[in-house]
Amino acid sequence: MKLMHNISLNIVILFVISVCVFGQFRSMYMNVDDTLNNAQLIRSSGVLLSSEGQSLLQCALRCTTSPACPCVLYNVELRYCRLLMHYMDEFNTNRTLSETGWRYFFNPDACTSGWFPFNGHCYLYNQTAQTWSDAKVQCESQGAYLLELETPLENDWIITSLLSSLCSNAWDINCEVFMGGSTDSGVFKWEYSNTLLNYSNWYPNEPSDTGTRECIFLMYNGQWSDGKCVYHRKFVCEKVK
Ligand SMILES: [Ca+2]
Repeated sequence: MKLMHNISLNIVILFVISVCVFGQFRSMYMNVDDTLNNAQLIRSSGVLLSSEGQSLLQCALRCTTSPACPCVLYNVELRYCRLLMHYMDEFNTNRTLSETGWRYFFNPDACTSGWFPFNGHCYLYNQTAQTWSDAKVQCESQGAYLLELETPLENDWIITSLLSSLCSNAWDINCEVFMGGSTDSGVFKWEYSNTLLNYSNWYPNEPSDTGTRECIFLMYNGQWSDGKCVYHRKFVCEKVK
């Protein structure tokens, strides 16, 4: 079995070397972290996909070709593959499980700990409600900006993956987040990009309070509404990877 482990690990190393030959694919390689042998996520909601009968190479490829996967747990005995949404760290990891055979592989070029990757960007869900202006400053202090949703895919991922895994009170106003869009005159624009909204997903009859200073909220169902910027909401920061 030990020999099998080494063969499997060598396959991943070969995979690393082969993708490094092509510079543009450099971000596809994965490293192994043996300090997390047999560790598991405390919350299974961080698992993007689980599948059986996978080789380690198949598992690594599934992750590196997914827009939202920075790391995997792979069981070399059971050939079981789990794609994760975020890195394992001291807050989400259980190291006392008795299961054996699990190895942890991560893409060092994905997002830093606590940030979730999607399509070349990194996202952080801030669960302390603040005013829009304070939220904006806090994102900027981390080299990021308040969430700007530019495509249906990004909108869908935020709801089905990021918020659904971190905020379980569906439809609760506590799960609403500020985005980086606002208006002073009724015409909304993205603050960071300084552009008009070329994609929007307003709730019926929204925006409803145009003509004054308003900011955009992302509701738990994925649709948008507008409201006072001085309200306190949780928020999502976004940055380029
Ligand atoms: Ca965006």
